[in-house]
Amino acid sequence: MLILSRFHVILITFLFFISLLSPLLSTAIPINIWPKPRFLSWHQQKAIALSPDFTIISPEHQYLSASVTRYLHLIRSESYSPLITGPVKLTKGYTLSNLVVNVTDLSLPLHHGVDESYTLCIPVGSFSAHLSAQSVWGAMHGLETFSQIIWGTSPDLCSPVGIYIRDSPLFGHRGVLLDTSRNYYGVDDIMRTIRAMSANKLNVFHWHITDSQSFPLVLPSEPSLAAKGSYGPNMVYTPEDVSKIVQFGFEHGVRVLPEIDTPGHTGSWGEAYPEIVTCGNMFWWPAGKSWDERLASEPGTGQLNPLSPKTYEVVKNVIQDVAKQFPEPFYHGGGDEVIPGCWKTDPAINSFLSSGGTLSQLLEKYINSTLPYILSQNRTAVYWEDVLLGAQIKVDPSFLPKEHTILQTWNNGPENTKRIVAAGYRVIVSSSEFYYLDCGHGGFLGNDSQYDQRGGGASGGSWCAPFKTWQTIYNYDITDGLLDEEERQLVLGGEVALWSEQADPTVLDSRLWPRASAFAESLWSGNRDERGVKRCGEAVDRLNRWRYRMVKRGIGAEPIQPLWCLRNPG
Ligand code: CP6
Repeated sequence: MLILSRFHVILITFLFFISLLSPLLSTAIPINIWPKPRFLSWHQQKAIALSPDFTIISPEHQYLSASVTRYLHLIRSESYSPLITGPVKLTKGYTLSNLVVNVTDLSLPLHHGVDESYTLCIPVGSFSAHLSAQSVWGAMHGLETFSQIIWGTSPDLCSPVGIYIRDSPLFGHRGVLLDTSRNYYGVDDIMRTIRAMSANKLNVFHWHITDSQSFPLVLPSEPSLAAKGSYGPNMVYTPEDVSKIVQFGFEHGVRVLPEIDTPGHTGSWGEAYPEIVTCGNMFWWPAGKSWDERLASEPGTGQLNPLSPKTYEVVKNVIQDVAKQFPEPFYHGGGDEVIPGCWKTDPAINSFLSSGGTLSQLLEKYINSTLPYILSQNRTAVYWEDVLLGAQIKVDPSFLPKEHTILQTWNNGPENTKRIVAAGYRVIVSSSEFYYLDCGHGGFLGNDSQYDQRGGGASGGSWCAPFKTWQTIYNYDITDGLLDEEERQLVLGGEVALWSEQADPTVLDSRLWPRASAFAESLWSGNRDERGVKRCGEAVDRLNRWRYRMVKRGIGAEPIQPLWCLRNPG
């Protein structure tokens, strides 16, 4: 048996009180908010009980009201541990009756660059908490933060008091790309993803709807594309499905940005219109041919034929229908991985080339003809970086008006970002070496035969390896290498991408979360502490707790630590 001397008792008592004080002494309070707010103060660590009939008072608004109802329900049904791991002084005698929401301009639309800031203040001795924002979208972020600082189990809920939070994002474009062509996802999977995005303060769902493997989007002017090019009548998105997803996005402050990838990645269009697609359904890497002689970027990739008038008739209908279904002001036109070998399988293209025409001229003709369809719908065009930086096929910058075109990187992160902004274009950063989430732990197939990569493409093969850890994602600075402020201004933000050669609904949540959460914090409030040091170490426990919270909210986020760590904090 251990016998303690009087000295030890005094020492242990002393250390005990120091340990109680230490959270007050440390400058960084370990708050359980994800993503971490830009500014938070809560000096006295006081708390009060939430009134049993606590309510949220907010202006009437189609989307904000839906969000308020959701958060009231969430706050009442969620059971959670305190905001901090240290001691909290519970004040008795009164309770918190309501949260009053103020929005300066209820009409600000959910567009890129809208003010998403908010302040949340819960004064000591007040019955009301106060949330103010410029836009309803900022107010939604504030509601999410509020839901994260309430703890306890209903009806015994507590709120911190004397707390002040001022918050706003570092970058306006914080997106998740989901590819619904290689494998199909249900409307519920997409809505669950949007719900999780909004909890992480992510605001752009980049929907890579179509590709070579399937065309699941039902378009009224071109019904045969989905009828013949989808995986089946139950694996399509009808206009009603799209409208449901778009509305759900608005209710969660998430823009739904459609991508119809052209002229490459269009094999599935060939089911309805074989005459406008080159190299559809061909093996991409015939035996004995070298990498550079490959026919396509993936098996049966297919490319729209820029010399066929029918191509433009179909593309125009597609763009007009998509613009009708998606109110989002950005339209993603694709433009990635246009491969010489695929176009060269077509006799008309070959005679164009042998009479002095170039492959880049073919892409220029395609962009020059189809960009006006996008712009005439009052949309800003987004294209993959390839259209400007392609090694073999690219267009002259004069074909891409800077005020109407945004480019999205995916290769050589820092270097290509720099090249794009140096050319004067706005950029969305989705570097594959940091932000591609598609590679599963078994993503390495080898590349010694055509059969290994059948139906696979780059992210089905070895290129996507290695698996990107949450730390890799968290620590990446998307403005790395950009020295002056003018260049940085052109970086709209970033996206993590889930390509679906090796993903479908069974792994959707665990591939995305919590790694997309790491990305979300990095783009919302950065990845460094007050001293400018990378804060991965501080983030790990917070991310772990956030992951458990997402799981309780029905998101199958993958574990990052053993349960032991949650029970033994610090
Ligand atoms: N599909 C399309 C893909 C990829 C791209 N576009 C891709 C390329 C390389 C990797 C992962 C995905 N599968 N349409 C590139 C933008 Cl590693």
